[in-house]
Parts: sequence; structure tokens; C-alpha cells
Amino acid sequence: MGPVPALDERATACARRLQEADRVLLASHIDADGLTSAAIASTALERASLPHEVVFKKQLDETEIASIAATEYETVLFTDFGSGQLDVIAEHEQAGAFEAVIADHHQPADATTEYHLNPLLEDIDGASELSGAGASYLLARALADTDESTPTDNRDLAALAVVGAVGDMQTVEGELVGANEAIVAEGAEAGVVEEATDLTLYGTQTRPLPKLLEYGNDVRIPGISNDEQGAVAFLQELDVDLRTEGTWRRWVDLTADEKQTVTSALLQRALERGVPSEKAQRLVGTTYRLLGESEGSELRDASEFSTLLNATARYERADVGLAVCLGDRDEALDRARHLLETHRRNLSEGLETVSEQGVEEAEHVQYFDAGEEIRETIVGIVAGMALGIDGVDPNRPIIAFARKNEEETKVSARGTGRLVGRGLDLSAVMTTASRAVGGDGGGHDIAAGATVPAGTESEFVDEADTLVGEQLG
Ligand SMILES: [Mn+2]
Repeated sequence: MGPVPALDERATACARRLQEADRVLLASHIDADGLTSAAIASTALERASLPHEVVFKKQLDETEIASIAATEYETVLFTDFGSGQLDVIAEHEQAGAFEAVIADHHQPADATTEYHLNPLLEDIDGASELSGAGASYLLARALADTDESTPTDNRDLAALAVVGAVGDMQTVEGELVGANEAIVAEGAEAGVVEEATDLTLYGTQTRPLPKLLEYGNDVRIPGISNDEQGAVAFLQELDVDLRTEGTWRRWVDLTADEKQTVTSALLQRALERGVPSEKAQRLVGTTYRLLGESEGSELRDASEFSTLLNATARYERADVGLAVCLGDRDEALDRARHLLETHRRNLSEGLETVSEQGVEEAEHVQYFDAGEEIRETIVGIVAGMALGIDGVDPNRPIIAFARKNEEETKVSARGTGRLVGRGLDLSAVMTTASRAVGGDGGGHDIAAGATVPAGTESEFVDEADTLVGEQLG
């Protein structure tokens, strides 16, 4: 039995179907959740002695599904996508191109298939209770259960499932809940995952203490956040050794007492400087550690691990991310670290570009055209970060354009929680405005994207401006 009984039957059916295959094509999404999904599924297939090949797709559209159908594979395992494209997949199945096994957590399209493992089919929330990696984990557990020759029960793979869920931003008030929590419990039993209450700042494993405080969190503490000297001064006032042999210590290097001292002082400082208490409390929360990784490695912390994976995905090096998930701690890990550094540099250069060139104002939105100055794959993140800088109105949605290729422009839009509270739905804005100019788009209320024909940018701004005006009334 797996950790999520409601999905046992589906997981078992999928596992049995895979065991009938001579070989399997495993297709997965390129992001932290998709990479961990593929690593979990690939390891489980390997342990069940099922030959397979792994391919990654940025998005699973008709063309990509057709290219999968054109391969010799008769069994295709889709992880972290597939449900939403069920209509197209079902057509290929009916034509006899392949049979699909799907482990996904996205909204299923209006069609059915026999081997379909998806939390939404059993009234389990696919956004906050089970990720693609979680669904793949249930499949891996079922594969071990239904195959007596598999030497383990695959519970060790819970560590990657936790990284996938955290990377998919499934936490609710900082914690994994529901089916995700059941997977954490199995990982803890297997000795690969540890849940702990700790500082929630990003970089507890790897950053020197002042950097940790300076850059760590969405909770801004005046005089410490984005203030190097302030962060150093704050630490120096505490009775804690901040260096060993001349180098800054990291959070993981502190003793439990020292951690307590810094945490209390940090909370106190936040409150003194006017951070609302419910916000200050977010500085401490649940963190997930991977006990199989060494202390001080970013892979030890689920959040840092997923950030590293996202960096490999963003620069289309899914091969590197997968290799790290599968245990490569040499070349692939170095490569992944390098990609993350490059990513951070690109973000800060992108932000500088926006800050130099400024934004233009429409009536209800603000926008900038990055042209080729900012990569289309990161322009959305840069737009979101820009909402906090000088010269950019933090209370107005921001739209960013970046050149995709000769014919197409990528559009990204970002809002704030407050704007969404007032009625902003950027998903609707991006869909409607992009279609009006001959493109297409979608996303979430707070962050959305689109692709439009080159040259239609100003027409797009007019359309989006009107729509946002209507939403914010
Ligand atoms: Mn996912």
C-alpha cells in the first residue's frame, strides 16, 4: 500500500501496465517538479529492470505529442504533464501509435485514458496536495510493490518527491500538507527526509551569515534586508562568533543555541522596525532537509535543491538537472551551480536594464520593452522584481516584452497580492489581449504570459490597459 490510499488503485494499474512493456519512453516537463518526476520514475523503472529512455519537453503541445507518436515506443510514460493534453494523447492511442501511462497533477482535458494517475481524479488538490513528483513517487512505490524482484520499496525516492513539491510551490503557509505530508512521513521513516522548524531565509546551507540576512526572504527587515553593512552590524551586536579562521560562518555552522540567539534577535528587530507580527513570524517555519546530502550543500535543503534544478531547466539543461537528481555530485553538480550563478547574474543585469531604461505608463498598467537585452525566459521574473525598485510604481501591474525570434514577442505580466485582492486577473488579461492581436497566452491571476506577433506590442498594451481598467473598476 502506498502513502495515499485513494490513489492506490490507479498507481497499481499504471505500474502493472508498465511492467508489461518491453521498453518505455519517459517524457517529462522541464522544471524542478518535472525533473524530479523523471528522476523518480526513471530510478523506479531501472530498479524494475524496465529499459527506458527519458525525453524532456518545455510544453507538451500537438507537435511534441506527434513527435512522440512517431517513435518506435509502444508505451509512453508522461510525468508532470499529459493530463491537460489527454484529448490529443487519446487520439494517438486510438490510432494505435502508443499507449499512455500518465502520472500528473494538472487539470485533465476532456477525454479518458486507462492508465491515469492524477490526484484531481480522486478529489485531491493538485496545486497544494500532490505534485507531479508526488504522483511519480506513488507510481514508483506501486512499481516496487507489484514487482517482487525490485530490491527496495522505493521509499528513498520520497526525498526527490519533496523537492518536486517544494519546487512546484505547493506549500501552504510554509508547509507541505495532505498527500504531500504523507510522502514526507514516508521519507522520514526511510531516513531520507527530515522536517524541521528553522529560519526560512533562503540559503541557510550555503550563504555566509551576512549574505543570508541581506538577501534571504520576502519579509523585508529595514536596516538588514538589502543592507550589507546593516546585516553585518546586526550580527556583530550578538554574542555569537561570526567567523571561523577568518571566513564567515553559515547558518548550518551555528550551534542550536546560537541559532536561537540569532532567530530571537532577528524577530525582535523586525518587530521593532515595524514589520507586522504575522509577517515577522514567517521568518521561522518548516524546512525540509535531505539527510542523504552533506551539510552545507544546497542539495541538503529542499528549497535550495529545487532552485538549483530550476536554473538548469531555465537554460534548457534538463540533462544536467536530471543527472544531479540521479546522484551525479561531480560534473553535473558543478555545471548546475554554474547555471545558477549565471541565472542570478542575468537577473541582476536585467533589473539594471529596467532601472536604466525606466518604464512607460499607460492609464492602468506600466510596461517596458526589453528587446534582446533580457532573455525571454527570465523577463517575467525581472518584471516581478522590478515592482520593488525606484521609478516603478509598486501598485500597478507591470508588463514586459522581450524578443523571442523574428516573428514573435514574449510578453510577461506581474501583479501583487494586493492588486489581485482588488480584482486583478492577469491570466484573463493575457489570454484576451493576446488573442485580440493574434497571439495566445494564459497563466495565473498574479503572474501570466503570452506570445504575440512582433509589431503588435503597442496594440497589446492598449488592449491589456482597458482590461485591467475594467478589472480594477
Ligand atoms: Mn508540476
